[in-house]
Amino acid sequence: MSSTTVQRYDAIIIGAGVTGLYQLYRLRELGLSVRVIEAAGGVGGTWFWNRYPGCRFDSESESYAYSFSKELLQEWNWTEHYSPQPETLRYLNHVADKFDLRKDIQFNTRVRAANFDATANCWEVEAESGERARARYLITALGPLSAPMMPKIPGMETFRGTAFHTFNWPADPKGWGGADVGVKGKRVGIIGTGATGVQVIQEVAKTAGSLTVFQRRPNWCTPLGNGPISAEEQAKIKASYPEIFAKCKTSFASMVHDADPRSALEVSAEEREALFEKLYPGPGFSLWLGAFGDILTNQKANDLISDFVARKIRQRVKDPKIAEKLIPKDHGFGTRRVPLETNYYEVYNQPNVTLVDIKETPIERITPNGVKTSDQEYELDILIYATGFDAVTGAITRIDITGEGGLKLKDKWANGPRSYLGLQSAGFPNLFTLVGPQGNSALCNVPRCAELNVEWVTDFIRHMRDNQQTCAQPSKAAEDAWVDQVAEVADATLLAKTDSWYTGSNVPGKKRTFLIWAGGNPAYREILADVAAKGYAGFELR
Ligand code: NA7
Repeated sequence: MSSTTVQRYDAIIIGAGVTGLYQLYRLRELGLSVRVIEAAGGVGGTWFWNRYPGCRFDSESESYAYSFSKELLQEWNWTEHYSPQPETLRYLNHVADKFDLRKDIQFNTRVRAANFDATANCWEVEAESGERARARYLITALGPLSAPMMPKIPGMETFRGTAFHTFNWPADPKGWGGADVGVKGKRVGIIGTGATGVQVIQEVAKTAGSLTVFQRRPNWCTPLGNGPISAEEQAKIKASYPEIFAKCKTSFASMVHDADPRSALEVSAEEREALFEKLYPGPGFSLWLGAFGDILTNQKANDLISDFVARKIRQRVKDPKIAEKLIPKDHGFGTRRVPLETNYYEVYNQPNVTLVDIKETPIERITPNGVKTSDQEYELDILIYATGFDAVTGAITRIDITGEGGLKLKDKWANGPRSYLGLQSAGFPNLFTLVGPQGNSALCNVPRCAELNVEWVTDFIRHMRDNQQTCAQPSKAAEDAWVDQVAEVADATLLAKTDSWYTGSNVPGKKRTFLIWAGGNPAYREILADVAAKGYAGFELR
């Protein structure tokens, strides 16, 4: 990009994470000139930014690998069943090097705006630096969890210690992970107990002098069951990649776990308990995705599994009062993304750890010395905000995107995203939102869903080229029908009834609406295939 001359490409991709890298690879293969624009100083997306201690996969490492290159699959050795962030970032850098992707990526460039020029039938993208570039296709590969959200608490700017959001944990200048910010022996506070908070709390508690956890609402967490991959397991993984990916294709969340097709209500109490016991220790989402399918749709079934996990928490936490604070009372197990943990609950048995229920004693302000609740002031050296993201839509609507006739995407989406297939929005021709709102973005093992989206969009662009078409956008009717279908499918689950980042209710002022496709990936894959087979039905092509 340049501020004086406007560079021209066939396609511009925003984001060089898991999805953007693969889209670059595929479009280059198609013979397109492609520019990837990336705000960070390197590839990796979420794995570039999130460098807090304890950050790791909740997908099985081998199921997270790119599947497109047999050579890559065979040469890469995952060292743990749930890869830690530094290893994942090393992997994505290896991919970028192996396929010579960097030459088409512009780093340290944040896109500020994108405007559709109807006369020229192309997008003009403008960076914060003022640099501009044009392309027929604009493809966002921004990731569902890349717009970090800081809370608005009075006095935040007055804190004299070190404070940051987990997404912005400082990088280790000599490695792939996070810097040592000097937690050892210090007074540390963490606000937030989502998947990120849980991962960082269990690590920081090991060395902090004192750790104060400020919890607004607890989550239902289950054991991760991580461990090193032995040489024997490594060989088995490498021999069975085709089966692993085939399994992911047929599973609801593109993971290796499959729900038991029976209802939790149709088996005996003993049988139910035995299955829960077997699945509870993990690995991964065994209990969430491997128990009875109706736990996420039937309140009675959900009550049974919630009761089981509550008993586990009571067994693991010694102080019954603290255990009760850690058990969610406002939502059932699995209706929000389940944080996976390693000795998380035991952390609260340690003498250096304090749990502060901020629903009971709200945070009044951040002071120069720490956090002041309605009850007392907690003095801190380091304050970590694990307060989550403006998920799914936030990273897209933070860019000032203007489509046909001056239509702003953020205005169009003010009452919730509107798309067709999660991939395009009417009025924004040739703009593709990979792993985006109303698509398979988050109830999913992201690389598997990214591959599905990338390959479909690549085929669509190839189809347009072969048919001398230069412009694609959904019809209003197709979009309206998809918006209704997404809502209908979500409403059949308990997830839509629970406040979480899936519904946008974690962001003050954000319209509450279920942000993603909740019908499972096999169904989504079929829908995409059907649309393509019908000559891209629902799209207006010219
Ligand atoms: P989450 O799951 O949105 O968790 C954010 C946490 O921060 C959650 O406990 C929130 O409490 C808490 N929070 C947010 N804002 C505030 C304020 N203002 N005050 C106090 N506490 C607050 O984000 P994560 O980063 O943990 O996980 C996101 C996904 O990343 C995860 O699901 C995995 O897929 C990977 P709340 O529950 O809203 O009361």
